Amino acid sequence: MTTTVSTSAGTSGLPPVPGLTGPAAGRTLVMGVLNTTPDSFSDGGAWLDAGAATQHGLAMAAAGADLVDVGGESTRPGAVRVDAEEEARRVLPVVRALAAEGVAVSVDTMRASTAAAALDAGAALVNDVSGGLADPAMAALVAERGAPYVAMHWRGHSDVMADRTDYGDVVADVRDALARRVEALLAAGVRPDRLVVDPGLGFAKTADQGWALLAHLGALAGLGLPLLVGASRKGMLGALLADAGGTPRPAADRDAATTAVTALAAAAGVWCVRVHDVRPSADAVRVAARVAAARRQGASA
Ligand code: PMM
Repeated sequence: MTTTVSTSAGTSGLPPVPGLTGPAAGRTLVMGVLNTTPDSFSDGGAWLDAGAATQHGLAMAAAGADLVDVGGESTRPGAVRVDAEEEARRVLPVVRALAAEGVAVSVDTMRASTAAAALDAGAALVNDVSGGLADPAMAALVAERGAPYVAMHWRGHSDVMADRTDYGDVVADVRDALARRVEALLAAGVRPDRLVVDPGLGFAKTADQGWALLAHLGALAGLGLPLLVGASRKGMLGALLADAGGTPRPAADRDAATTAVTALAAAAGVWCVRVHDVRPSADAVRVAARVAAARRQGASA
């Protein structure tokens, strides 16, 4: 179905986060998920209050998150969009408070207006699950601000994405679609050293397609840009770990599997993983980096 590609990109030479003052790379970074939404699939409703959300962001930073990703709009399958005012109302106080505490914050938004306000409030990176497709103003905003930008593979909003899982070869198709996005973003003036790409697990992808993408991260690394992977607690893990009756493992009980994905992604040279439970992934990326260092040192040590 897919071409066989190397996944041994290695953990050396990973770029630091452009514009961030956080720890130098040399290992995969960990992004902690902070959804200030009532309806996200695994932490919806938990961090609606700005104070509680900020405390959780600080706790994730203390647990080893290199970035805290603040989002105010759920992208779970079937989710209805919130308006720009409500999204900004949810995320901006949290972005501001965390940035003021020295936490490196990314803003998870498809809207240029929210991204701009979040950058003004101290966010260091824009994480756009639509890769600039949802808002035509996004590319220009990111270009103008010189902001680091995660462009995820996307085929439409949450109300339609479950119906858009037709691929010839999912790995090649996602790689090519990301390449086209990157081309458009560069044409809009986004600097190549500000770009990160993401296959978008769970977004217009079946579980099998998600596993194929994870199995062939090297093909995506072939784009020559840092990769971000977000598998945390997603349906593909729930399906894999279903009980004997076929009931998916509940989202809250998928963190060990998420950590396994982190270890594999780190071994494949992924730049950053996006996870809910930070501490185990922060440990896993250090294990992967240590193994890679030992490999470089050779067997004589
Ligand atoms: N997944 C979700 C939200 N934002 N951002 C990136 N870059 N990659 C992802 O895979 C991704 C994302 C959905 O998960 P959530 O509801 O747990 O935040």
